[in-house]
Amino acid sequence: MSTCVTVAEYLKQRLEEIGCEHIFGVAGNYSAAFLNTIEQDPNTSVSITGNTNEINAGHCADGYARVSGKMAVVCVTYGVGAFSLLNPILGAQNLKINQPDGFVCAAAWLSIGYSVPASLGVKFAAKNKRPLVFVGDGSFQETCQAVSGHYHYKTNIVVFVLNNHIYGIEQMLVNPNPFRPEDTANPDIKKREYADPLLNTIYPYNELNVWSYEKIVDMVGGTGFVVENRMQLKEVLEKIDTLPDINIVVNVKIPKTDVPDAIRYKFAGTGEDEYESSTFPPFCPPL
Ligand SMILES: Cc1ncc(C[n+]2csc(CCOP(=O)(O)OP(=O)(O)O)c2C)c(N)n1
Ligand SMILES: [Mg+2]
Repeated sequence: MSTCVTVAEYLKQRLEEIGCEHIFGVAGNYSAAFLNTIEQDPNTSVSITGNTNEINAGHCADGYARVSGKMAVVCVTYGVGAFSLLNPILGAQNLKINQPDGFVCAAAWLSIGYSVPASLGVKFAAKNKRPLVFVGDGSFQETCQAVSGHYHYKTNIVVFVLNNHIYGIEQMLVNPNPFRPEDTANPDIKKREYADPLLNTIYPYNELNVWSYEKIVDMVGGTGFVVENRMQLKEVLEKIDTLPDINIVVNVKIPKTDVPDAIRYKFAGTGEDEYESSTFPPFCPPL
């Protein structure tokens, strides 16, 4: 006598067999039968862990897999859901992060906004640890709704948003001139005065909408802080230590043209747009 199982039932059983704990994702009518099969089984070891969009689901699963070493599962709906998931799927390659303390980043693909949703997956994988996220403001604007998952799943993730109001590294790569100091005796790194004023300033398309990042918690849950100098940062870090069980977002305000020491060496070089050009956008050498 043959026993007939549905595809949904088969998938559920298979996921249980391989030790799947979480199915990340966003619901849709094409995936409803499968999700219902799991919800209706009180004995299953698999739990449905919702995310705020498919990109966040993919990054969250990536963070979970990298830290737990287990298979991460994402379930999205046909078409709209699947296409949104492509970016994290392509990025979820190769890097194995070993415990105990660990540093997690998007290794192969460098999709900005990875860290905020990925930290939720990391938390599921390492429940006794506190993920700390350091994310640029432009990157945060991509996936910040993932903070709602930090609160919803009662995590203690801390997100530091490095708020310089710009896509800094994008500007740096094509034209570092706005970052060069004016008051230096070293002509190699001194700010240059170009006839085209655009080459002397941050490009308008690298300027970000101004957000009060700490206030996202008023909408999605959690606690927010703002820091504008080192003293305030120290105070907030001490405060965070006294709040080990809640999710936190810190708006770290930094000057627009203050770049990390690690990339200051580029001041002496020539940005792609600093080659001779009579028009804007300026010339970009072939890569
Ligand atoms: C999804 C995605 N879109 C666009 C890019 C191109 N990109 C690389 S870095 C960057 C700017 C990052 O800005 P921000 O997070 O504010 O960091 P900053 O360099 O200012 O510290 C952009 C847009 C990317 N890597 N990934
Ligand atoms: Mg920035």
